[in-house]
Amino acid sequence: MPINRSFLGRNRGVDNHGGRLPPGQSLTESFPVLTSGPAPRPLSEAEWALTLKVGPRLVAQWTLADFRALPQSEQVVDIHCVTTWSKFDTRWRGVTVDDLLAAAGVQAPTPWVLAHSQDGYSTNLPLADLTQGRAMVATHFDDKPLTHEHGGPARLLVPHLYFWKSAKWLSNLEFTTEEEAGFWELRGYHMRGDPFREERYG
Ligand SMILES: Nc1nc2c(c(=O)[nH]1)N[C@H]1C(S)=C(S)[C@@H](COP(=O)(O)O)O[C@H]1N2
Ligand SMILES: [Mo]
Repeated sequence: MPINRSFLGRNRGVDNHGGRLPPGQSLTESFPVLTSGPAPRPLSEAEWALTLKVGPRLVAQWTLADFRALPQSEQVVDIHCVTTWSKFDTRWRGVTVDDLLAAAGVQAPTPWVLAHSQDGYSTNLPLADLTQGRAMVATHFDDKPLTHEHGGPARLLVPHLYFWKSAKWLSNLEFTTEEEAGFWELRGYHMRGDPFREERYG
């Protein structure tokens, strides 16, 4: 096997797949389930809603039927969990945050976003990490509806950041003028979480 300069990282001696595997990560074929507490009660279709708020102001709300009628996009991406597993070539379908903002008729209302979930989980992101096709609200994995344990019916997917940023059971995207820490960020995890820079802890 040829030795190349990309071996000189933290996972020295580990095949980093030509720089595709971030430092300190190992590949998995399975799809682990990680939730900070118990999974929330599955919502009925009538109960489910996704809201978009600028500060406390509600600017858009979708029922599941409305949400399913939005433009669909597909992404095949690598995902990286801070607990050190990575998974290559995961296939997702959903609505990009760009299309969601367009449907809501808002454009970059604030520079920061706090994603909220039905289980009380939250995570913060710069809006710039969610736009230009970099993130979606995913409803399908491998052409099948997202299972409940993986955050179905809809979760955030921000594959270029550690997977804790991909909030499952997404209920609300809150646009904030200041950067506000989410669940793991309040507990010492990094405010941004770029796996290639090993931004694990703040
Ligand atoms: N709502 C919610 N979203 C969440 C979490 C959570 O506990 N609650 N855990 C995060 C973490 S730490 C990871 S690694 C991924 C795990 O997603 P998975 O269970 O589909 O692998 O979900 C993220 N999103
Ligand atoms: Mo995680």
